[in-house]
Amino acid sequence: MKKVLIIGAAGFVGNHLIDYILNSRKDWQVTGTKMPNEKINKDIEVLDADITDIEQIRTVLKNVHPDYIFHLAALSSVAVAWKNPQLAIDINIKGSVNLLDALRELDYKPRVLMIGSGEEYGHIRENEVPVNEDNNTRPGNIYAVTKVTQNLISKVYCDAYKLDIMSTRSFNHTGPNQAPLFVVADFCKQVAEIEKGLKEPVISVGNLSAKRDFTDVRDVVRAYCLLMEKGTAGETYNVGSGKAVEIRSILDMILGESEKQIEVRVDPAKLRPVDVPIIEADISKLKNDTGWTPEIPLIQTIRETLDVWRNTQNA
Ligand code: A2R
Repeated sequence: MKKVLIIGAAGFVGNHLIDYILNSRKDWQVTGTKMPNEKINKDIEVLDADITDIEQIRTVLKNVHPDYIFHLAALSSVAVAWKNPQLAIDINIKGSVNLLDALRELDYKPRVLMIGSGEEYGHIRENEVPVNEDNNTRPGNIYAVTKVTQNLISKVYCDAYKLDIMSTRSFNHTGPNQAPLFVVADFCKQVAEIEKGLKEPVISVGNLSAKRDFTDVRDVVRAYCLLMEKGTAGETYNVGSGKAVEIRSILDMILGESEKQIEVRVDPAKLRPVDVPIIEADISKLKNDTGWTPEIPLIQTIRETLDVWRNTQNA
């Protein structure tokens, strides 16, 4: 039996990770942490922990004594990090260092997967696409800086204290139940609202020309579990689909799923201060080390996400 701790389990990815583990890993016993104001309605042990408080992390590690730790707790939105850089630094950097310090004090070495972001690469040059893990990082926003820092500090702790830590650089992931802070969920929610007559038939959008690498969240959590089983300590792994798609074509796919005539309108508030034109992952390292490949096509992800919004009250 492996004891598994998911830190930040109440979020979008955490919920899918719990479902995937419960369905696929009968010998993993899961504990999830959440913030006191959150809820987790799953058949697992749940503890409250704020990662900005190292004492709370120490207590959780002592009580759970995990073999595997997935560190998902984060301020996860690029847009929110622009608005609140201090909070992004507190949660994503200081919170991660709290975890690392608490790990260093243990008398054994659990396996840890630190979740980073494809945003870390930032301003990718044309000849660097698809981007691999050895590429320079040139972060273009606050969120990306926090995740680059998390990656660098994790590597230093891994080497200096011989900890068993891996990091991901996870590219855009989406799917059912994602918060509408993120583009696919935002568009699907708006279309569902228009279909229900709750909103005029106008969809408000940001920068449609950006190209991003989207993976279904259920493929992403499968990759995380395989990394836990097969990944190499000290390494960073891209987790993505390997194919960048223009946001405009995602919008077209979503609009194509609806019977309604919908006008597209650019909302200047949705244009970010600095946007990166293309982000696409080279996923050969993840494939080679774990055998993982993405399985769920984007159109299926979009249909299922749209259906969840259609069945949600007030949307
Ligand atoms: O912000 P909340 O209350 O929804 O809670 C989020 C939680 N969180 C924290 N947990 C412990 N201590 C904190 N100080 C703290 N601040 C926030 O982390 C939420 O439950 C979880 C993150 O979930 P989401 O925002 O839904 O992110 P998602 O999409 O699940 O992404 C998970 C990871 C992150 O490292 C992202 O940067 C990466 O995947 O893409």
